[in-house]
Amino acid sequence: MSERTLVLVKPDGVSRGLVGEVIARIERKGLTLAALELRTVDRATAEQHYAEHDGKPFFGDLVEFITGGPLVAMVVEGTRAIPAFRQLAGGTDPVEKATPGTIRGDFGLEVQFNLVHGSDSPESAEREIKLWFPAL
Ligand code: IDP
Repeated sequence: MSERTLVLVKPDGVSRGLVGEVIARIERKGLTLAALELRTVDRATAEQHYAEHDGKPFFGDLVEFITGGPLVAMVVEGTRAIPAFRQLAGGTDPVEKATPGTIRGDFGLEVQFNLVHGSDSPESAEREIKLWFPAL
């Protein structure tokens, strides 16, 4: 069954020139792009996107980081797209959790600067796609 997920190439991924690399991996996996846009987000959008982390010690830094430069937002579609992209991304900590062969495992070093975001459940995907691409 086809589903959709919200993927971000975060500002660190854009500044490091990894947008093409991330898109290539998504496409090689067999997933397709339903929407894609380069944009710089305001604080309100970033805070809504990461609302579940509000109150955690890293929340302020995370919002600063996400709003600090252009990012690429995408809606990615395909069979089991939500877990499939999470598999491509690798675990949150690029060294302790993400394994080589994943985006974070291959290119990341720090937890905050872990290059990509992917929705973690159908409920998150629906909420995040509405937030980032309300017209879809
Ligand atoms: P996920 O992106 O793998 O779903 P979440 O736990 O939802 O991970 O965390 C959201 C984002 O917040 C992470 O991708 C990372 O950028 C940042 N983050 C998570 N935990 C920490 C931390 O302990 N320190 C700094 N940043 C963190």
